[in-house]
Amino acid sequence: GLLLGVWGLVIGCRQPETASEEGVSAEPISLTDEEFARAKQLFFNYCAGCHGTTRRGATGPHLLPEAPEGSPYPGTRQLGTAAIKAFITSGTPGGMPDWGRQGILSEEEIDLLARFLQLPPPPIPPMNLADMRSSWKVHVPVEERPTRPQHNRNWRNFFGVVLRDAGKVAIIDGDTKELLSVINTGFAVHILRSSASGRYFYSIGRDGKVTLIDLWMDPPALVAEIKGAYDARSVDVSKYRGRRGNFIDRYAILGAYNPPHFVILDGLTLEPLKIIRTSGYDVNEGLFYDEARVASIVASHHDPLWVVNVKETGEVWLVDYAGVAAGKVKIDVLNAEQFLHDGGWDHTKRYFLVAANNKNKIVVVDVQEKEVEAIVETGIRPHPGRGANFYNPTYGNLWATGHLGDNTIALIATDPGPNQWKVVKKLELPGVGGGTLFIKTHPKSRHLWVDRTLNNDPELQRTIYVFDTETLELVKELKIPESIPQARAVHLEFNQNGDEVWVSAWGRKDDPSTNAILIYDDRTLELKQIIQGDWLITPTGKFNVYNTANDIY
Ligand code: DHE
Repeated sequence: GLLLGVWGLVIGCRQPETASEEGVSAEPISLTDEEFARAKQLFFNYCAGCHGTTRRGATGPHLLPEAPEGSPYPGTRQLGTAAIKAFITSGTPGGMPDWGRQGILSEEEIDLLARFLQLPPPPIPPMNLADMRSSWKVHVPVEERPTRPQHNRNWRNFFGVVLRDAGKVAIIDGDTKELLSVINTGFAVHILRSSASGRYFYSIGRDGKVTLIDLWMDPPALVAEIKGAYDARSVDVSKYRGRRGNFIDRYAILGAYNPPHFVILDGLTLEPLKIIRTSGYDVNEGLFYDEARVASIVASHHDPLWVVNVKETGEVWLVDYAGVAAGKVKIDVLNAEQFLHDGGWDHTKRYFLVAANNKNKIVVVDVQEKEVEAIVETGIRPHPGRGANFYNPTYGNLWATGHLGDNTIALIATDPGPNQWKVVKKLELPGVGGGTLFIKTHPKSRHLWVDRTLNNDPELQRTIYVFDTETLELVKELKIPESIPQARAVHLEFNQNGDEVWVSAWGRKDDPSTNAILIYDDRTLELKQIIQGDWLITPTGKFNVYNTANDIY
């Protein structure tokens, strides 16, 4: 059945799959070519992020027709169409979204996916430098760009807002709250990062497209773009000053899920300079992963280094970009822990803390000494985003993470001493289950803000929690106003001064009235402004220029 299926895919016809081994569903599975193509796209859009393009599993379990040896999860043929449909419709408490109940996938799409998942996964085509170059466009050459800002705005307090399902990014003036421009960035745009100077935003989309946005232009505009992968999640920039500041805005790096590689780009034009494949052997059992995907990337402020986290192998690659111009890339490979995902710097920016979410752990990387410093068990599926750094009178400097799988916020002590890299305290969210995606604070704030986007309870999805960083008490629960129905609260970002917090109300892609940006006063914890508009479709991540360039969280 499996072999027949593979060849069926290669030659373009979908042979009916039948299997008769014990425990394996005997229902025949067949998809027309048109159905198969649609299912493949749906899988890419909604499932591949957690389950992997080749469906070997990562944050979520594998989705292969037959279970790989040693896997606790059954094969999809064993589950059968009805059970798979139930998972996709209603989700699980472990973090699987309820795509059906939310109305994001229709019954017909869910049925199609449930059948597709019982066929073997299609192969990944390669992508070469020539493919990238042919997609590379410089819309405004460097010499035609302004040499000083063309407006009198405080561009360091601009916000870039991801309009996920619109495939666009909105640039909003954080001082005046005016919309300055809406820029086409590509399918399911995911995050933005600021260049070291703050002048440029880089976006990365799930279609592997990087765009470069110049904030000095009036209005801010797209100046270059490139497709450097089929599927990607991360982008960052060179943040090390160097002796004469010669690395500032010099390079960018794109981290891809598929093909599994990273690409070093010219920071001002996005010209692709070097592609490096991340396939390799996992640090636990030494199994080969062709699909060893690049999850988070951060740039060191102290050295010419990027920290590249390879999900499936559990390796942290420290990539030295000082020699790129001379054709040399130096890489130190550290053994960390499998299924690395998201993370951020501690307050000294010497240590990078990254979640190995499926292992319930946070890995602490000493980027100065180039070694793994500690591996800390925190709770069920830590999801820090970038985490949050704050000083507490009892525990000293702390770095915090929320969890997808439980209702706690783990506080890890970062100061040298007996408690360093220990969970010294857990804050608890009221109600059942986890679902926290992001937490945030700011050096000028005494609040820790927490979302709960992926909780199973629609009411808790709409709730934001605020803790006092000194007393560690929960001081406020804020809900999205009822005038904005069907939205979930996601991602928090401070303004440059640290006295405002922007929260996304993430609603339906076909109805702007279910979407908004909520702006809270961090001192009074009152809602001070609601931004809405026909252009504001599915806002998710928000990135303040100053805080993003300086890694303030
Ligand atoms: Fe993200 C960061 C991957 C789904 C919003 N997301 C990241 C990072 C990774 C990642 C690897 C770290 C990037 C870095 O720091 O370099 N995200 C994935 C997935 O694989 C996943 C789970 C599933 C998928 O299919 O893509 C996924 N992410 C989402 C969403 O559904 C979110 C909530 C909404 C959206 O816009 O897609 C979402 N991810 C974000 C945001 C960040 C992020 C806002 C950056 C947080 C920050 O404060 O820096």
